[in-house]
Amino acid sequence: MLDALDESQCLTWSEVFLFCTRSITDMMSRRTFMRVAVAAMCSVWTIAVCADVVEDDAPPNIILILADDQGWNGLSSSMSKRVPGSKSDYYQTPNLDRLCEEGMRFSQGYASATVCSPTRHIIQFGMSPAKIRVTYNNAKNRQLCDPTLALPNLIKKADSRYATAHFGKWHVSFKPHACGYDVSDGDTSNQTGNPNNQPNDPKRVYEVTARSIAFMEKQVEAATPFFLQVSHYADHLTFRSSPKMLEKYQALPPGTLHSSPVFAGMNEDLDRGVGGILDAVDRLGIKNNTFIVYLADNGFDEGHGSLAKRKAWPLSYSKGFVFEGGIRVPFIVCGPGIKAGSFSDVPVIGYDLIPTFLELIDPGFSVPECMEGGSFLPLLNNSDVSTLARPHDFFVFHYPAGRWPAQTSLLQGPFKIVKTWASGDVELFRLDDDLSEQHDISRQMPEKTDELHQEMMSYLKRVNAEFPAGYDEATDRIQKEKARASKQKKKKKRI
Ligand SMILES: [Ca+2]
Repeated sequence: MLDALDESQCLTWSEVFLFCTRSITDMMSRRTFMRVAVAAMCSVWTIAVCADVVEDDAPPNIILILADDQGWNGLSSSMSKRVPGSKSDYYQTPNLDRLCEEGMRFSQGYASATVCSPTRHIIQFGMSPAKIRVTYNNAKNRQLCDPTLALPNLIKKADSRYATAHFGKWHVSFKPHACGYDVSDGDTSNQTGNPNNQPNDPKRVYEVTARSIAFMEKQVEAATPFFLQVSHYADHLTFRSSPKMLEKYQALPPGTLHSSPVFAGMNEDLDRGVGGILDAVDRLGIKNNTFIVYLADNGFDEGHGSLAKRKAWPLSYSKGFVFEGGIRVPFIVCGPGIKAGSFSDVPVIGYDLIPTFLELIDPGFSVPECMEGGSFLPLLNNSDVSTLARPHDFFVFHYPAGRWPAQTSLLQGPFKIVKTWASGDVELFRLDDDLSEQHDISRQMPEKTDELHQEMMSYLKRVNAEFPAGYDEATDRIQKEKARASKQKKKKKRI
């Protein structure tokens, strides 16, 4: 059926849902299954035919779509008007292109962290990785994460009528229902996204989309406002594409930066999932009352090679690094009142989502004081603002331990410092002149470097952040003996 879907658009996503849940037939008789299927289809048809445009003053629906490991230039639309290389030279994403054409692109949209799990915690809890002490797969050390103040529970506090759902990858250290999700796929992680029994849907994109649409249909039928988070397993390892998409890209000439047919096919499978959601919003008649936010949880995951040959170029590095290639991601918002095809160069970040969503739902609702984001609703309303109201005028990306080098960066205005903890080196870049972070200007501007470094260290101490193992404050670097000892200990463990 999914192959047929590639040939024709006449099938509904509910049919895909029935396809994806075909294992149910193993548990019930074919006759019973067909009766359930027919009832479901009638219900969908009723919604499709009878749904009218919702009242303008009805509470808005919010759909958050989260991609995994999709870099800033992972779409066939540019993320910045001024940077031609901010789109792929090979991947095609027609549905995300549609979202871009209908909404606003944030050229400087940031995941809050360099890797999966911290970003996902931060979306739920609204604080930086340093502040919640979730910077890698180290959630056992977390602090300040109170599930009663997680995003869906706050939405319900702001307006108890809301239904909430999460489908797809979770990778957060609390259960979804504890955070306030009425419906979810449970405590899923990376591995859940690599099924071996779904050759046509190898990253579960279509399955996750079908469940999401079924949830939307149910809420529209019940006239219930909803918050829906759709978290795709694509484009995370293991890279897998549907056969149809793989065939398509194998026939296309490769780009200079992007050339893997499997990755491209997976990326377009993901795009088709987004298209399913967009189509459902249209079909259900809720477009004038529904905001769709799309972003990725961190930059591309990729192997080695010179920077200029990496997938993220003109951004430096990729997932795991605090350079732009690890943290700057596609960030698009579409909804009522947002100027079609618009761009904003004002920096926004994952922990801005909570204040933005709460302001959409109840402008008078007080965001908990511990949270660090600001509402970007003024930008969506096309207000001429250049900064958002946040507790700090900087972002800190903290990565003190894990698979990649321990580094932390602070971004303030056009200036960005990158501290490498092993050496204590602090580099300074000016992003408006040097997007690729190739020219360290710390020697030309030592005072600015010191000022930002002090600000960063002061922030880390203030929020009780974790420091890298072996960090010695007196020398301001990882103490070599301690670092070596720790490394040897780990090596022994592995053996
Ligand atoms: Ca990720």
